[in-house]
Amino acid sequence: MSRFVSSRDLLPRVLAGEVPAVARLLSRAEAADPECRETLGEIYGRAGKAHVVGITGVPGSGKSTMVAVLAAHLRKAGHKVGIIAIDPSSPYSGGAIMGDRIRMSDLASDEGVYIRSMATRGALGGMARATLDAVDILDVAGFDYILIETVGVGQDEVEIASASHTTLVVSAPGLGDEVQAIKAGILEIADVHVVSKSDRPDARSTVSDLKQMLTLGMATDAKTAWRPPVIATSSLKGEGFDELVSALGQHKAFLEGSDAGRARVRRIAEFRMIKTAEELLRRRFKESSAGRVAAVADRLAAREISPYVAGEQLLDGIGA
Ligand SMILES: Nc1nc2c(ncn2[C@@H]2O[C@H](COP(=O)(O)OP(=O)(O)O)[C@@H](O)[C@H]2O)c(=O)[nH]1
Ligand SMILES: [Mg+2]
Repeated sequence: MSRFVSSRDLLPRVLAGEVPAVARLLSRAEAADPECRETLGEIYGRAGKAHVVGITGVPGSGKSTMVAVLAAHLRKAGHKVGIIAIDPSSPYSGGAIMGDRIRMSDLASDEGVYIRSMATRGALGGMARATLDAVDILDVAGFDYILIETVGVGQDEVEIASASHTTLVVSAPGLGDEVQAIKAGILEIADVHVVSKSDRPDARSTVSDLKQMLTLGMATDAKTAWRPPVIATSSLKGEGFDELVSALGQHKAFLEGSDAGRARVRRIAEFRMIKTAEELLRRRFKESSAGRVAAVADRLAAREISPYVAGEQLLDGIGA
């Protein structure tokens, strides 16, 4: 590797969209390197232009494949696209998806696309702080759309809606007869519903089941100005993507300059703040308690104190 370049010195290159600089800063952010903290702060102040799209849905629903095809369509529409996969098993780096039918290498060799896989989750479960930093870095590097693909299980699925402007919820035929999003509790977070694998004959009933569920839900929530559309796509055949791109554009336009948009931006900021505070708290707790763990554990093991009291004792002196 080349000589060490400080994050401050990397910044102008990141702002110029230089991919190697972007990659280096992303790694430092992911490692929570204190050296880059100030630069990340500066980046945060400059970010806020990109449209962040969260993509969730159970494993196997076709998210990764869809993201690859969607990225290609967004590129054709002239956008630069950043992809963050919070899934170590995402096939983006593998070269091909769906038996070579979708060539990731086409995207990988395109300067207007940047793909990054990141560690699954933060120490507390759920969306990692580093993922949110990565969004800022890609934002200031000039990527217009940032697509975040979640793992498909756990806390990330709900949290993604607090980190993105537009949330896509992917449902697929053939993964059980219920709409999976309902079971996963993520039906409500969708700004856009996608039924993937529309080339399959059973996709039509997934679409109609989903629409029916949404109509039922609508009765209780009739005043919302945005009605999440249901879009059927086939990554295999490349169908439905013009509609999907246009739905993303419509939702973006809906948010721009509206109260709903301001509320969304504020929600993202609040989520960001709480995530950061949680991480700081955890770190302080670890530091302040490290020297006392053994002694308190001894007393707990001897049943001199209760677990609750032991916990309180460990918390004593944290970051006061
Ligand atoms: N028939 C069909 N299969 C698809 C389509 N998109 C994805 N798949 C298949 O669905 C499976 C899961 O895809 P993947 O993108 O990895 O899903 P993820 O786990 O949600 O990211 C793979 O076997 C894909 O080949 C599609 O448009 N049509
Ligand atoms: Mg995937």
